[in-house]
Amino acid sequence: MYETILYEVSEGVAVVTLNRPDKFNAFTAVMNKEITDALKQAQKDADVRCIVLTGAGRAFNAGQDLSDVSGGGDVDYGGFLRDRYNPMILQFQKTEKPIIAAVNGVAAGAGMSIALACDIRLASEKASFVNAFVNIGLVPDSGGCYFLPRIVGIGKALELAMTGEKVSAEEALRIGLVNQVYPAESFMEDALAYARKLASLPTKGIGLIKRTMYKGLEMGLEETLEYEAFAQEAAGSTEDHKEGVTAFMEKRAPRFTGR
Ligand code: T3D
Repeated sequence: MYETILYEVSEGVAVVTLNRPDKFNAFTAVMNKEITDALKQAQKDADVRCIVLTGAGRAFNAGQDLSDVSGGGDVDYGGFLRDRYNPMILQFQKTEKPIIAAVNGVAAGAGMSIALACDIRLASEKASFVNAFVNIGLVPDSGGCYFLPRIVGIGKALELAMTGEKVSAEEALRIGLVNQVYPAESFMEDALAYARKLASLPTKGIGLIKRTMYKGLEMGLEETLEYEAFAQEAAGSTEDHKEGVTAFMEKRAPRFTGR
């Protein structure tokens, strides 16, 4: 059904695999659209309670396929981003389900940005991150200037963006760029186990946590408190909330259904 990605749903988890391994899974216009579409599909599908984004082969994603752009003044970079990349990044935020980047190898340029746009980053010990834009005289895009300073702090973000230096998985963990690092041999199993765990939790509540937390980044305390009250009303009316309280009172493990 898709040309540049694979999309598979199993045990509550949708796995989106970027699938141009001979090109380090670099982005094409088709891939941008297909990722956006896959996220919309996962959002609509009640059986999907967590999404994993990963790469086929050795790399996670090497950013824009540079053989598609001539690299001169004749490329409409602004239009390029507005038409292709920006709607894709916005779709990560609009998707009210947890999205995990399972970073199996190098994530460079917009490939690093897309990992940053995910809610959680799990890295293979073979993964690395390169804010490659500066190496070709460009500015971090696809949300890189938004997410990177919020995740690692402005000082580190500026350093990574200005030097374009490669960050190892170990260093990424140290600076808070990734949440966990797993051995390369068991990486996808470990990442899927993490995803299945998230998929078994209160999906609607997690969607509201995601929305409220990201909104909180943009709002003052008073507005955030008000939004929390609004979100809590919604969370409080879910079946999973009732089940959580009932299970606690009955001293048993909860059985969340995502409703
Ligand atoms: O229009 C616009 O450009 C605006 C939008 C911009 C968004 C962006 O993402 S800009 C940033 C674009 N990405 C880059 O600049 C990264 C370029 N790649 C690299 O810096 C390195 O390849 C990596 C750090 C990703 C990996 O290095 P390494 O040493 O592990 O591998 P390699 O040998 O450099 O690359 C392996 C193969 O992948 C190689 O192909 P070959 O020679 O084996 O046939 C290489 O050409 C290919 N490849 C890697 N990155 C890209 C790519 N092919 C096309 N586009 C790429 N971005």
